[in-house]
Amino acid sequence: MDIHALHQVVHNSRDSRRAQALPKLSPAERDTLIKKYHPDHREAAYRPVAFGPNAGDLTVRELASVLEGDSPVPTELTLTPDYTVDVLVVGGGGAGCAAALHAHAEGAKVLLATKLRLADSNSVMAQGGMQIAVAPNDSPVQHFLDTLKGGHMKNDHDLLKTMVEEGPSIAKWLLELGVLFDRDPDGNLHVKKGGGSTKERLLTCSDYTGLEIMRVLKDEVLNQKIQLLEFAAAIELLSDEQGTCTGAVLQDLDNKRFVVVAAKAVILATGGIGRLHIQGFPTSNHYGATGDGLALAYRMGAPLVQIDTFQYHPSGGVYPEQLVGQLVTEGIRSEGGHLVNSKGERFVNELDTRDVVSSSIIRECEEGRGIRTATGRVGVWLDTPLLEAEQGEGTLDKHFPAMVRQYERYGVDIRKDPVLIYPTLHYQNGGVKIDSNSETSVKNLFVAGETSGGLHGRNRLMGNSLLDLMVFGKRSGLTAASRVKTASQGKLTLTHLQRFRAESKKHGVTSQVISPMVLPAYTRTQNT
Ligand code: MEZ
Repeated sequence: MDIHALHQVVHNSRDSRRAQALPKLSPAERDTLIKKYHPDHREAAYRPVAFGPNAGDLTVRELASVLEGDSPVPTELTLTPDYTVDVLVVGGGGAGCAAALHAHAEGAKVLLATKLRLADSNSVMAQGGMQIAVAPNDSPVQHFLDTLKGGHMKNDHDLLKTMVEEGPSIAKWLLELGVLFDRDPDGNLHVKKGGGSTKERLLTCSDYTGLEIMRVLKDEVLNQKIQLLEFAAAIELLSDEQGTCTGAVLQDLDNKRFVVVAAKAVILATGGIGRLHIQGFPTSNHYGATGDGLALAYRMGAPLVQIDTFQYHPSGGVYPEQLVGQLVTEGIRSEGGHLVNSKGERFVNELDTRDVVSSSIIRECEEGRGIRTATGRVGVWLDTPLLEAEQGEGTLDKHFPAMVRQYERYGVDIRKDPVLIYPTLHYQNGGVKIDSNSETSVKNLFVAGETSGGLHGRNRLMGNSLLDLMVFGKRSGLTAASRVKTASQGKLTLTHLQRFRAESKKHGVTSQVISPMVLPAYTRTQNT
């Protein structure tokens, strides 16, 4: 059936849905739902990691291969530095920019290397907002409790306490730099409620929040004249004989040459793993989200945490094909958008935590109450015209201009027609284990942002990622800069890589995978 004909069930059911009581799930029912339908619980998708700091831990097959993969760097590479700096920051997204700016402000000589262009990242694509407890009826303690509940009580308490307590100072810093957060008519910051939160706590810039923050941070990195290498991918770290991190090998993506950087401290801020397309899922992630930092840190001996849990954002695009997997912000549900199955019914509290909402959508689709497209994809409706009907014409243009344009480009008017959605791979809940200064178990190796793990537990709340980036970007930058004031540059060796290769051989790993992957597997090279 034509997609427009299928919309009718959404339009026709609006009145009955307004009167519908939503299912209220007990903790046990939520648990059963997640175990039955959430992709984290598909046993066949997992296997133990063969060797290294997380030997024996279960993770998805795609990530296990990347962690066990071999380096593109030959162990006999001559390690004469092309650059010598205090702090090397790897990654040009929110965490990388924040780390570089704070380290630079502390007086460190910083080099920021990024494999694409400055700001090409998941951060720039963040839509729905940034959680910070700034409202008078809110507090960092309440933010802590909401996040802990959303993360199934598995969050690292020290990291979480640090994040929520530093939130207000981050808001101040961003405002001073010039970020234009939305405001109420009285001039106060406008705050919205996200899924799993008890208070209005999301700071937004309509649905361009990440773009606006990165506009300002990118400008600031350029204004501060921080040394920048674009199209330079980190492909191996360097260590001295004691295993301390002493720099990195980059690869110039234009001419494939290796570039050796001697650094007293390295901060990895390389983002997530969406482009590994775990379990065949489409992703909302940026093109560069190939989990590079996880592989680099793992080879140095840094343990990872919670590598068995990933976030499948409830609303990824299903139709049109060009938008498959693209983010449809949770902000639409925060503003009252209903999720609707093929029978015209709501089936979940749209503002429940993401794992519950995604599991419910998957259940509807698996039990035959999904809507199938001509290309064989399946999803449920998100009733976007409801916002126009309830809050007045122009609501979507005012609050969601990015989404209106994104769909308009393909002939879909979300003011008039609902959009079809299904969970999309959005975030890695786990990552490299860090302390509250963002340092890993490897001396002078720091990790900030999505590459790190533990803060969000087994399910991240909406808007906590942007705050995570800023807080731990800042702390890694400040700690690294203060460390290098008294540290001397260590020897540049690949001892850790020799050890890693010997371990791999001992465990009979025969994988042909080269990691980090740098670009997705389907990237076209000049020869294809
Ligand atoms: O934090 C996020 O993942 C977020 C705000 C996403 C969104 O739905 O907009």
